[in-house]
Amino acid sequence: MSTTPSPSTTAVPAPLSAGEPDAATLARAAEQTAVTVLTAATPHRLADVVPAPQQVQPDPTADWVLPAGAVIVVSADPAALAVAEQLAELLRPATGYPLPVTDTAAHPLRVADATGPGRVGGIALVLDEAADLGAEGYRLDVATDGVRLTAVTATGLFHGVQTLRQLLPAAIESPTPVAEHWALPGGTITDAPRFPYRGAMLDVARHFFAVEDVLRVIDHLARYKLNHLHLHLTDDQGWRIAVDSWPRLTTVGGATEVGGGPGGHYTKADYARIVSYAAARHITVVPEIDLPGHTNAALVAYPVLAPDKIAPPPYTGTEVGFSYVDPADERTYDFIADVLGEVAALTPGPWLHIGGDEAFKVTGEVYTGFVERVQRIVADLGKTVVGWHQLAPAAHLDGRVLQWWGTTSADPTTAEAVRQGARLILSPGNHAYLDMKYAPDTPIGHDWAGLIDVRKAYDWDPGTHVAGVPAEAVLGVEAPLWTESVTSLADIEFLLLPRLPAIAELGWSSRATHDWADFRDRLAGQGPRWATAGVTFHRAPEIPWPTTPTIPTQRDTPRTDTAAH
Ligand code: TNX
Repeated sequence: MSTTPSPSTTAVPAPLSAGEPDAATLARAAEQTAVTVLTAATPHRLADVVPAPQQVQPDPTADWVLPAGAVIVVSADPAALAVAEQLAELLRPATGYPLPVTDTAAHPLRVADATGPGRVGGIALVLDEAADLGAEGYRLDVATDGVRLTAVTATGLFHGVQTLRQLLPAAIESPTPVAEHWALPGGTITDAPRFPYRGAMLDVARHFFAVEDVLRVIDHLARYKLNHLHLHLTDDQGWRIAVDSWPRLTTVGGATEVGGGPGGHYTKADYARIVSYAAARHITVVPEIDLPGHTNAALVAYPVLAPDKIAPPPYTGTEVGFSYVDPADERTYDFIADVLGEVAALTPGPWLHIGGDEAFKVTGEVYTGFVERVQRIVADLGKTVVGWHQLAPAAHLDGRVLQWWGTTSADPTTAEAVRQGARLILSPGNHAYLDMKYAPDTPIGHDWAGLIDVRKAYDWDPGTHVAGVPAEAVLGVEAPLWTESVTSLADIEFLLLPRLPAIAELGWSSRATHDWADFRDRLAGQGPRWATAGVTFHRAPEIPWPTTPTIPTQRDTPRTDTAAH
């Protein structure tokens, strides 16, 4: 395999009077050649990407090494420019290279100058409205003289950047400069997602997590091309989002959590920070206000919402299904309209999730009547209603989305709702619930839906999983993380990784690429990246993690009193 050092460069090449390279240019070229000869690193295979790309055409004669003087040239578009800056920020810490970003309007350098024989040598990010790549797709061309990423949208470029990042050596995740041979495998990847909705859910109600923790979860989603973060903001144990018209929801309802800890809540500014951090990573936040059950924290704050108008005691246990807001009191609907109105105003995305699960004490027509009213409130706010699949028996409302968390593969009520036009997000409890334990001896998590090792998380097909729900009715997939037993960022990461990439691959990759042995090998390559980035993950025994010292075992378990393997 040949690795060709690129022509050495400066960010803005100076015209050379005598037609000869200057001394500094020669020195850099020599240094680059020395690195090439000394390390002779083999680049990754072009197909070593998670989630699996749609089409991969390797060209082993076209490997490329990122030169110290590389430039990033980008189409003159603010959103594309932001992606180029993000790429530079990803590459600068480990490489120590300056990697200046220049757009084609701000600088005479043309996009074509980043690639092509004798050009500057660098990475070009090109928006091309005519490209046949869809709203989120991209094409990545790695040639001996540079890299070109093409997409119709900045979102496509962003996904392409995640691929580019995975094709560089794992050391690219280092927060400090590393002497590495930044080789990329030559060839072309053409890629686009199977499903438009690919998400994860974080339950911030059972245990509260600081904004910084949520931002880090968003980073993990972005790596694997997930584009939705569902926040379970309210439950019996805590209310986590500020609502100005009902302030006690947070001051009283937010002050508890499972196990008796202090709880907490997001101010509107906190929530806005999460939303904009996610948006910058092309991720849409889906807020959930769980109704009519899972509402003990709201009832503690406002007993008027309770069926008996008496405040229940705060709840810090882990049972479900006992609480509900009074469906027979008009003030309940005023409350819901106020809350959903404020949350909708804070949320640029189209979705409002209204829960609807495990309302064991609101049944039959009372339940469906309640849901139908709340669905209309959401529609009147201009949002699309999402709810757990228990919403199915309520009347159809245009555009509504049900989230399947069942553990069977058939449910006539859900199939009928789909027949009437509902779309489905698939979160089967026995495959996608990331709060399930990996194995009997792994720490933290539940097992009510079974144990979920990496293969179990990977081996199902969202397009055929629920009887009577054709692939066309499937909006996508989501991996929920409930947090009754999860108390820290390390716990979150331990349960997320390495299973989140499995769910991400089911959402992104075409079925034709589905192959456990191949996935297992590609996933193994992520381990050194997480280790280098200081991310906790479970060293699942079924994955052939590389036996390099870059995976410190202390990162394996989130707690010191338990061992994962
Ligand atoms: C079921 S899934 C729940 C949650 C629990 C979870 C624990 C769903 C819609 N409801 O309230 O946290 O199980 O795994």
